[in-house]
Amino acid sequence: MVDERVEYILNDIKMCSPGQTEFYQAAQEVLESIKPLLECESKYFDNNILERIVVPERTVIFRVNWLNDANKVETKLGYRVQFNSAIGPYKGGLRFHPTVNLGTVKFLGFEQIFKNALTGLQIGGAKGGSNFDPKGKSDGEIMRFCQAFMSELYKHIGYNHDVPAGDIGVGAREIGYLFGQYKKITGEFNGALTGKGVEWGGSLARKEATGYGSVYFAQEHLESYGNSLEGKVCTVSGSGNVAIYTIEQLLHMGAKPVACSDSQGTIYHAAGIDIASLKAVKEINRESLKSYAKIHPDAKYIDVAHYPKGGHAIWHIPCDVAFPSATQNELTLVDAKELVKNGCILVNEGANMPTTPDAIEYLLENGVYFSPAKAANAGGVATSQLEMSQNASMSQWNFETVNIKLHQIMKDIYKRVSDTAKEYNSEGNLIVGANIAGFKKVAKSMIEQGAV
Ligand code: NDP
Ligand code: 2IT
Repeated sequence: MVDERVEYILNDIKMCSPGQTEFYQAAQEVLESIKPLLECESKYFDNNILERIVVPERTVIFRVNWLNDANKVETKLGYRVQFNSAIGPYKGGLRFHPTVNLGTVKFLGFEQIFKNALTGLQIGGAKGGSNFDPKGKSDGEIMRFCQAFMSELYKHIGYNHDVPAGDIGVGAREIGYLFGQYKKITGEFNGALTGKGVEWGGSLARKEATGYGSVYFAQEHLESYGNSLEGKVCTVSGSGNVAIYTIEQLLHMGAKPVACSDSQGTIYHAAGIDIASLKAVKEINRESLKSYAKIHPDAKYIDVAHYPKGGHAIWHIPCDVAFPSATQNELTLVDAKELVKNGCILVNEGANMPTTPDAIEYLLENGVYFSPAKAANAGGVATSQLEMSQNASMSQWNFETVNIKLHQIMKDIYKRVSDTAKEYNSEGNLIVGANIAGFKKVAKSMIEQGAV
């Protein structure tokens, strides 16, 4: 009965959302993995919770016209998917990347529902973005695009309704331009966005939070098996916000990050990644990682043209712990086989849905510990909620205060997720633990609030 009902709902998603492959992938993982819960409690089916939870409460798609440096009008699509508000106001980032489509935003929004529930905080799930490509654009073009995007988005957000933040292609600079336009149009200086500059309402440690949180989670995971990150060789894909602060915290913990990547290539620096150079190249100068190899001639640069067929060079570098922290489906079965061959003990997901389903299956079958994204990368959104708390009370906490809270939140998430896995006879399977723990909280709230 459970199998049939889940299959029916998944088929329905396929029929109603054709081509939304990433959304289907995310929904399939959640629905399949919560079966141990569905087997023992009928209230979820009685209340049609599964049918309801896979449909966004609201989807806004809008046109964004903006003026490029040649004074030509360009047109892009803007999205905001307000997926679920059962436990709090909609919360989730904005992604600017040429690959963004409705299926991407829906997969990210769907994941966000359960991730936000796992934080233990009152935040609902949402995501948004645009197929705008920030690469190669001037600062003025970025500003005009952000202003044009916000000129429509402002109608749909608010500090107690829907609070966007950053994601791929949306960092401190973009949040600044988005906030400026929001303030200008609405006349309100409030917490309708997070990831703000620390001088104007942002939280200290928000910039570091996703990466630091991911490492805190990995440490909890290893410690529960009597192991630790100290001295571990680590590879971290990406070199954006999440990757940089993952590497920084790994260094604090005495681990040895030796590789990172961007969309053009991979750096392998056996001596250990130099965080100052990495920040200078990627965060400050917004250059390609090739520039890192120029600063460090002992580092090897592997161009994307030379990646293994069906795989990614970074996962073919021997490591103890792998931190996929760039984008979805960036760690494939080809890569998973190489990680297992080279003795990797833990894959800790910093990005959203970075590991393909067949790669996850292979890793689990081969005894690799696996930290799923919605638990491991929840530190970013959790700290966004801490920013909302500070804004609401018109206060600002110091770095250490926020960092201690973040660390505790990640410990609590690990405990919640591993205890839930155990409770449903899936000890050690944190995918089952994360999905059931997140789902239960949201579903309970939906039932208590009636059919709305
Ligand atoms: P950034 O834009 O700061 O960095 C993204 C990095 O990944 C860049 O190095 C980029 O390369 C690389 N990248 C992006 N898309 C691709 C692609 N299609 N192929 C190869 N490389 C790619 O984003 P974030 O660091 O903020 O986000 C990284 C991941 O973490 C995403 O999955 C995001 O959803 C997730 N996440 C982010 C949070 C946050 O607080 N920012 C919170 C939780 C999850 P290049 O430099 O060449 O552009
Ligand atoms: O995927 C994510 O959790 C984020 N991009 C952060 C969302 C947020 O609201 O801080």
